[in-house]
Amino acid sequence: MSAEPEPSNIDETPFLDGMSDAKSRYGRFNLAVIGATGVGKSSLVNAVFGRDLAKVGKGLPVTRGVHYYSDDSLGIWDVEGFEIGTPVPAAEQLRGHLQEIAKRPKNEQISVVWYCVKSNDDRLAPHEIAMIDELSRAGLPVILVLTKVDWLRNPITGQRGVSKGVEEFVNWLEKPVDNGQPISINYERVILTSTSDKHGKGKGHGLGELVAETLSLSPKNEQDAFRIAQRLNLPWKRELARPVIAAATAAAAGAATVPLPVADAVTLAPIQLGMMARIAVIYDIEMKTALSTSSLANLGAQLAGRALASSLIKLIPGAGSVVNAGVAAALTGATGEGWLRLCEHVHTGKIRLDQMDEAWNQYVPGFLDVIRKMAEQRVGK
Ligand SMILES: Nc1nc2c(ncn2[C@@H]2O[C@H](COP(=O)(O)OP(=O)(O)O)[C@@H](O)[C@H]2O)c(=O)[nH]1
Ligand SMILES: [Mg+2]
Repeated sequence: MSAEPEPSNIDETPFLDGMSDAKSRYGRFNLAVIGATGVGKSSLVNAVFGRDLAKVGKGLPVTRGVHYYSDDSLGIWDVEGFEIGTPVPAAEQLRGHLQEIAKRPKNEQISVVWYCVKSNDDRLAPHEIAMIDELSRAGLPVILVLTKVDWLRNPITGQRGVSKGVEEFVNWLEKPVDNGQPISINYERVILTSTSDKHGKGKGHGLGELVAETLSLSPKNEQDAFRIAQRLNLPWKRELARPVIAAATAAAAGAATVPLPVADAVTLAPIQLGMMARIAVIYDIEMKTALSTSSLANLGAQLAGRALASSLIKLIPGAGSVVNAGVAAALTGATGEGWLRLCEHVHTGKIRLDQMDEAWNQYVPGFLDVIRKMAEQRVGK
């Protein structure tokens, strides 16, 4: 008789490989955030991406007024500090910045621009219109983000609205005129946002719309990176994770076409660890927990090891002394879903890092989960 599969028997390498593979496959989404100091650029980035890259990335400006902050899935070009009333017009300064950026590596190139303006301005100044033109000429889609919108609640209807001033600004943006003459401004969308109320409280407004528009303006091959980088839309992450579980489930079934002795169930571990690593990347778990890749791999191996333990498998009706394709698929599917739930709860802050050691146990699939999976497979056939 071989020994019970033990977490310590499980090689963590497939987890590590799966993570680096997923990171390079999903790539990086690069956003340029442009606007005067104080309009709320950093607050927006923090609200949408849940990280203060500025704190992490610090570093020297790439060129005057331009900083680049990045991690695996996200790059932010923070562009500010245009000097007005200097001999070089703002649009020309911006063109210079864009030229500097164009010299950088491919995975740092801008996909979408948030051009940020305070919502209590009443129109765009000519130099701002010229800057937006410059961006558009460079082929960049521009979202005009009106920041720090005050949302007022109508005391009678209870409906939320914006102030008259903001409304007039939006109307002007839709049909801009200058000296009575219609003019055109080359942006794709206007979005009204706030990251807090005027007391610095609340969750903000318009951010869901901002991420939806940003996604729709992103090139196809950067959309997954954007879905991973943002933290406001959880269903997007689930949509990315589900096919990963389905693929691993199919691979596990394939690996057990010739039924495996129960004690050899641990040979399914590499498939499961690869799956868990990809899901961890989708939920940005490394960043969320500040756990090292190797600690995460260890956690994954423990969870997979528990699910593959002979004592669990022997309880599964029909398993007998072997793991057949159906059992292998069900075990893998249930493990994937347990891990997905764990990742979601970490991502949303339901589980804190200091609770993870005790909490992960609750996500190991039990034999009921596996039975349920097997029933689903039968129904699905
Ligand atoms: N009332 C209100 N204040 C905001 C909002 N967003 C940012 N702020 C405040 O505006 C100031 C400048 O924000 P920051 O994000 O640093 O602007 P940046 O210089 O463009 O990066 C900070 O004190 C923020 O707390 C908002 O939506 N509403
Ligand atoms: Mg800032």
